[in-house]
Amino acid sequence: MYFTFFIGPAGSGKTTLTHALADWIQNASKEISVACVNLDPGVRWLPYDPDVDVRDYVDYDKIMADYNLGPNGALVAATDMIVTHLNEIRDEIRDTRADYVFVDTPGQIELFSFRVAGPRIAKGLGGKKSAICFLFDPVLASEPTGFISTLLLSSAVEYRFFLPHFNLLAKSDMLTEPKVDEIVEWSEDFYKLSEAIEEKTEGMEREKTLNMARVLNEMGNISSLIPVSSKAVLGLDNLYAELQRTFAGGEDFETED
Ligand SMILES: Nc1nc2c(ncn2[C@@H]2O[C@H](COP(=O)(O)OP(=O)(O)OP(=O)(O)O)[C@@H](O)[C@H]2O)c(=O)[nH]1
Ligand SMILES: [Mg+2]
Repeated sequence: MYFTFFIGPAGSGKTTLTHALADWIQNASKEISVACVNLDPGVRWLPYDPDVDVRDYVDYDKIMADYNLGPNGALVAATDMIVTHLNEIRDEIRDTRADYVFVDTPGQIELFSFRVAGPRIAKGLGGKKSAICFLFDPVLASEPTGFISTLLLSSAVEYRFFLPHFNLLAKSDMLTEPKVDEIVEWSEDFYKLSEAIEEKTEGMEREKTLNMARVLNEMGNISSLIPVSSKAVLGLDNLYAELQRTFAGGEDFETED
């Protein structure tokens, strides 16, 4: 049983991708089973029926009323409270006996990644048999400065979890093909990235962006971006192949705990 956590800024497409990739895998192979887990206590509507739903354990509206919290404070409390139900949630997930478990994380990235609870939940559920997929917003990533700031955020998440980490260019159908190729090239060729920064920025912004890009490059934080689109069903095969390579050396595998 291998866990993939979908993490990214609010609205970056985590929920849609969790469902789209699960669907794609199940259509591609009858032998592989996938369970979807909703870990967002505040979500009102989901485009899929999760196999395990944190809302069965943590009641966001009740927390808001009981503790007199506003919507954000209640979300923070609700996400932290997931930890107290970790064993039950893990047992429910184990009972699915799925090969892959796709975990849709809460909308606001800081709730899962920048509080104590997130890494504890990831460790408690999947341990080392886990990976992170970090979603880049396509519009923000289209400019070199937005690309670098998203990379910084992704790197901060990587340092919170220390798990195999994939950077995805989400909603790639919103960009032209040449633009997708250009952004992917920035992630693979540091010279091209530096060139784009020099071309699009000036003064202090250029200096700081170039310095930041150099640091990220030296730290090994610029990995090849995987373009995906849940809407147009693009790149899901590549993403699945990467997950397979990480978890099972490129082979499909027998079900195991
Ligand atoms: N064009 C396009 N739109 C998409 C894609 N994936 C998701 N969307 C849209 O983007 C919006 C946000 O998608 P969600 O999947 O809810 O994003 P999320 O990251 O789970 O959002 P929160 O949990 O609220 O932070 C919705 O309107 C989706 O229909 C995609 O591949 N292409
Ligand atoms: Mg969501």
